[in-house]
Amino acid sequence: MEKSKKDKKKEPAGLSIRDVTICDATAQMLAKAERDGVETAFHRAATMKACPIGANSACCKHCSMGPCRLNANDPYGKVGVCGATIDTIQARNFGRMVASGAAAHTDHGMAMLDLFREVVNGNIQDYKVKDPIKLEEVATEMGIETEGREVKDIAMDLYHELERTYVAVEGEIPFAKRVPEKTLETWRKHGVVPRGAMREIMELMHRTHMGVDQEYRNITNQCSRTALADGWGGSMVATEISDILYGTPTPVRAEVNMGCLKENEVNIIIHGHEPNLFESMLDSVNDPGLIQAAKDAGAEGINLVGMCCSGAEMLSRHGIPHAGNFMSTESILVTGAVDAMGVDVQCIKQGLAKVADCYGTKLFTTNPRCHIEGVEHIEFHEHTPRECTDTIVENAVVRFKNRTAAVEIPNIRNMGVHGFSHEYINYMLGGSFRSSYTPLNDNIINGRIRGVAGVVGCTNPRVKQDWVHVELVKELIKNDVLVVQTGCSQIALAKAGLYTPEAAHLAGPGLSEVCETVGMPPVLGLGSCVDNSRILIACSEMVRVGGLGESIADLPVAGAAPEWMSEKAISIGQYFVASGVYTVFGVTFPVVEETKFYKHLFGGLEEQGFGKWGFAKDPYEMAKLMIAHIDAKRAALGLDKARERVLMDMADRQKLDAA
Ligand code: NFS
Ligand code: SF4
Repeated sequence: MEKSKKDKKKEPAGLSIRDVTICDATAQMLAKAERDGVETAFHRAATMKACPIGANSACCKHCSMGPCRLNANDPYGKVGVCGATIDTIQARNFGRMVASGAAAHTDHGMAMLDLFREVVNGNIQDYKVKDPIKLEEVATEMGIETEGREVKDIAMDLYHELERTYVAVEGEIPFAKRVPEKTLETWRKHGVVPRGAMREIMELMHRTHMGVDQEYRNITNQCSRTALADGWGGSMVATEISDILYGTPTPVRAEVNMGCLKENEVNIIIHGHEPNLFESMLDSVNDPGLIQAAKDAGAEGINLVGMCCSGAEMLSRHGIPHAGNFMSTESILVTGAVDAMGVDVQCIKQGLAKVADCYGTKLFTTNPRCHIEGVEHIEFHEHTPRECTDTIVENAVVRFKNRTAAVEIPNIRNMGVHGFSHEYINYMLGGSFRSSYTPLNDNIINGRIRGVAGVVGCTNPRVKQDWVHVELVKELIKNDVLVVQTGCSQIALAKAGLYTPEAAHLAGPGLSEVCETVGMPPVLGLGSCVDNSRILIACSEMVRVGGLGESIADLPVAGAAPEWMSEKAISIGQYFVASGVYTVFGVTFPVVEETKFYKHLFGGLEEQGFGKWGFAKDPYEMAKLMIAHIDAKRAALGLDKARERVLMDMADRQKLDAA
């Protein structure tokens, strides 16, 4: 047995490429990778069978009396050495995923806040407050006096207030002020209003240690509290501070897909999650000296392209082209056209190092939190950011000059409209004089829009890349459900061409009417994964405007992460659920079905006034679950009478405007 295992060389099996992705550019590059003998995560996923016990979350390695494995087919047949039941083990594992995911978002948000402080007190000169209006708005919301005060003073007060998001040892996080009263009441009743994120993550790690919390519902409460410290805390601060420093997104036409690379230019990709690195790189590639250096090396210019989440932010804020989502980060290097790739934190595959090596791409880590063995590290310091980004450009120029790899760039680009912030949606729907969500609520109430769905999250080589995202979103809009998106999911749909106003013809009659009247696509991209906080704010606003119930749990809305893979996704899912949203995940769910813990997540939480989890692999099944939930909420609100099909003509529009 053992011998044959050893003999079996792990040759990357020839993939059936059409079965692993619907992204044509990625498919073209996977075929090239195979010709070049290069392995990617797609190949490794095909040969690495997912561990079934781990997939069910039926094992525990929290102490050295174990690791203990329980049997998913007979979950109550045995317990761990310490006596831990399947429900305890699963809840603890789930809790640690929430803790890790929340830590990723909140550490990122806290770094943004550190940067903000240093910019405000003048220690950092390379960035400035670009959106003082948003600064004042957020400050006012937080109860800070703005009348007649210097921007700097308002900003410092805001810094001190928002710092509590992370460090408060008691009380409630600042953005709890944005939560609808009735939702907040539910949280208070169950003791899950977050204090500072550090405290919540620490307590969750403590409680999931061997021999501490062994009541799955009690553990779940701390999962909610920690996840809420992410969504309404760390992530929300990251979004707001990024807007204040770099500008609040407004719609911008921009291109996605690998065809954004340019054969005759120095191509630089920034891949990761921190806008700081990317913003400074934008300065570097516009530096006349560096542009000249590129020209001296024979290039026509320098071409900056994004990937993953910081890419999605730059796409939203500045219309910087975006080359692809998480499952395309290795394949894009196979083009041979990438002269340098700079990465910071999160979703950076270690496998990139080997692929970069094969094609002579210069790969650089930049963040002290993320080094990769064998990869050159050029540390990014916010006080002197250009030192890092200029060096990356210089290296890219050298690599361009000495390109030896054959270059093959898939000739695919998709134009679309990106950059829909909460603020812009307000303006777009209500007009400049009367910014408001009232028209959205009205259109939901009259049935032209059936409800709103957030479709977000990763891509995952365990499912056909982009396919579940695209089919799910198409199905939702066909049924008059307005879709808002972030992260890798947004890029999947942008590649599928749904980010154009013309895509409105794919929507049902009611939604397409609204899209045509307002001139918006049926799918709205809000940015990176931390920008899921924009969806929370939009939900609050829908409640505040009225007519759709008193809490987020009353709204005809649903969420999905159809191709999720990261612990961050679990934290996001849990904060949506705890906020009152029905949230459906695909791929796999880390739980044994029909256990008490499973029933709690998928039903019990809803009975307590929260939202609940759902699961489906198939996009059509997923859409059905979400639409059924939206319809049930409409019925509960008394909106279930046949949805009007009246054409929204000018007269209707004027009536709305006059309202
Ligand atoms: Ni979100 Fe962004 Fe993408 Fe998933 Fe990773 S890039 S933070 S975790 S894979 S959507
Ligand atoms: Fe096993 Fe309990 Fe230790 Fe977990 S904590 S490894 S279930 S003995």
